[in-house]
Amino acid sequence: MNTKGISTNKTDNHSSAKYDAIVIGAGMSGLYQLYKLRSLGFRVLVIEAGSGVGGTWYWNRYPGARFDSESYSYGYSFSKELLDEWDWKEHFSGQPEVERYCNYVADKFDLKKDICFSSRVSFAHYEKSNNSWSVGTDSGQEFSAQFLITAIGLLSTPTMPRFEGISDFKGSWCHTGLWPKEGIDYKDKRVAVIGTGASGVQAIQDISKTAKSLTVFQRRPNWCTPLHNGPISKKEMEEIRAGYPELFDHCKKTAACFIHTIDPRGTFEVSEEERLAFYESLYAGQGFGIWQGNFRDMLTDEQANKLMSDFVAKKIRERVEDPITAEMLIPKDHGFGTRRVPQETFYYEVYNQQNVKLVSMLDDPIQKITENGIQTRSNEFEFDVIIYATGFDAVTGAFNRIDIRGDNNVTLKDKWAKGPRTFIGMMVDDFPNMFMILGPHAALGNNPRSIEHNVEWISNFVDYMRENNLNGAEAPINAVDEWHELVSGKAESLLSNEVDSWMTGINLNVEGKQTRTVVRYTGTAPEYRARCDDVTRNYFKELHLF
Ligand code: N01
Repeated sequence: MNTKGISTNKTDNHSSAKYDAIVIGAGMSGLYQLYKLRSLGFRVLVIEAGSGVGGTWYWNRYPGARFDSESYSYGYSFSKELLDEWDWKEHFSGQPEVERYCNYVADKFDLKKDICFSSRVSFAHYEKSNNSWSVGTDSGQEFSAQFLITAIGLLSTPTMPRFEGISDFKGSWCHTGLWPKEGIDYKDKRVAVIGTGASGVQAIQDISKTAKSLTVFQRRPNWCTPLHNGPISKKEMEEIRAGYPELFDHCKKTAACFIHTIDPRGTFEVSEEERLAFYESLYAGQGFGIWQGNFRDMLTDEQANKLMSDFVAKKIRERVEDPITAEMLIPKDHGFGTRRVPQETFYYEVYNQQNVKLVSMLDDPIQKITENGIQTRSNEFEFDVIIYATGFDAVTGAFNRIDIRGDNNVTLKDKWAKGPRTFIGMMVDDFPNMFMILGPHAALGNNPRSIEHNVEWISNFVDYMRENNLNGAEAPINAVDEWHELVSGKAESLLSNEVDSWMTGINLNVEGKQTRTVVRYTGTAPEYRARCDDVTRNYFKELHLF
């Protein structure tokens, strides 16, 4: 084995500055990347801003935070031993269990010794003279490595609204994505939640149970559907375990790697009776089945989508007692499934409780945060706690807050000023030896499945470079242009492409994110993997190797 340019020193001392690879982030991506490269004999350092592992599942510890995908499809599949040992307790596990799982994995594979915790990467600069990356943290540490691998997540940079007076508020307040470890005491308190995306919906369900009063400030409503969670018995877990090989194999074949399969029928190919019975069965089913297992034209045909939207609107009207509140909760500006569908457990019934009030910010916008609460255009509210469930600077935000500079001092932020451009979501021209896990324009969906794919592709390539005595690799501009054109074309046929959300690059709280951009690859995961396999099969010749 040729090890040119790659250290074989195996001591694990974070003060030692030279590594083969630096991975940013110790969430599910970073943990597996560390495991994989280390098992190939590389010397790896992971730098993590939090004090523990888990990434999303470390930071998002707000009440009600949980998987929206079936737990057994959302863990790692790479280790049979791990699959044999770990029992999921719920069909959709909550944050505490998921964080325990991440720690279990890190401890089982002895990963923590190679993670530098409580250190946020502030810069990563490519040094052409030795084809390596120099990486610094906000506490002044500096490291270098031949390879830089970002495992920074696509929803990891929380954004606050630009309201006047946020810090004047004298009660407790926080963002769902930065929930403090010690928790926030909201029991018997007057609570406000701002935002009704997937995080807000989960938090509202839980907080409403014990708050003295809960006032929800909603700008645009979302289409929410029942999660149908439940415990997993020992016997069920044994059955799930026995079926793991088929389950993971199946996930590889579906469009977004979920266990749900798109129904091959078109909405108008069945009778009305059959269609309604199918909708009912989806509404009674678990998780994303209603979104990812619906008729094949539900997300592309306006008329088909309208029928589905009407069905869910009827459900909302049935579940919410006050007709005015029900109308406020029904989206009028986008169809079902064209934004990420929040999954709920008695969410709509929350609005039948005496202690819960819904304020539509479309009718009565927030004007400022005051010392005692929130002032809207026509009301003044007093609160003890304000919770901002206001989302993330998605996809590119985590990159933009690090000063990443490639060849000739080009910054990634400037390069992506008009939207991200990548090659297969994992590489960028002018950024040699840098790889991204779950980067822009990679296949997303059931993320752990996408993570395992990206990590394995990157690890295989890095290993190939070592075997072939290569110092560097870069995506050429023509490969990036080609991928960009393909990704843009794929998005055109989707109704979701015509709707504002983080999935179309919109975040009104962030400068420069006011116009829609294609930030996701929306082809199927099997097509994506086939393209990545082509690159490998052709010995990476489409890349610039040196
Ligand atoms: O964020 P969001 P999220 N004034 O952007 C409102 C994943 N996730 O954290 O729609 C007033 O969806 C905003 O209003 P509007 C999942 O992929 C996964 O909820 O822009 N309101 C919206 O209601 C999800 O899609 C799980 O009009 C403001 C909300 O805040 C993604 O994370 C669980 C505002 C933000 O919704 C993001 O979800 C939770 C302002 N200035 C999340 N700014 C799992 O299941 C924002 N809003 C694993």
